[in-house]
Amino acid sequence: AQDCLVSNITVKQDFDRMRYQGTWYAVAKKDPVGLFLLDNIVANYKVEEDGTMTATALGRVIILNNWEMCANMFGTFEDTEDPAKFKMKYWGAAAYLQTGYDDHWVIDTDYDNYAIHYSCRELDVDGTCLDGYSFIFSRHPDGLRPEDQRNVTEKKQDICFLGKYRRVAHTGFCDTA
Ligand code: DAO
Repeated sequence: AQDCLVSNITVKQDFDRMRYQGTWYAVAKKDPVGLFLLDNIVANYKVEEDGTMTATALGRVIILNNWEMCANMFGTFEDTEDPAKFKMKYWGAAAYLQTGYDDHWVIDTDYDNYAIHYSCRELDVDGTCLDGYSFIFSRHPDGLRPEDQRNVTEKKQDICFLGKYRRVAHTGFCDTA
């Protein structure tokens, strides 16, 4: 969407939640206001027996200003009329972790290598996104394949977050959690 209207953002056509299952490594992130997950972010999506999509995620966080820990997060997804657009209810394994109810859109994915996630938390009066976040996911812990980078950059531009991402490091911080 060149006009950056959230209502004009296109998502993955015929999104297949079965193929989306499994492990995704965040390789880049556009942070929301009051960011939470810092790095070492790994998400694991699953489709339950009743068809509901769920996810768990690990990531390094800093709580109470200076306590560093690995957050163990859970999410359940509510379907909408668009198969690639969900509402995500999320919470942490511990009560002091963040909870919330966010949009969770899959902008694009090839299921086997890359995925672009998008969530706008707050719309501006003009219909653009005032506060949102996005994960660039890879199936590969070491990053995106070179052949996927151009498409991912294009999609970052489509969602008007180009230039707002930072790399997400994987240092092994959450590997034993
Ligand atoms: O890190 O600043 C932030 C916002 C992200 C909060 C969402 C965490 C919970 C995720 C559950 C699984 C799906 C990615």
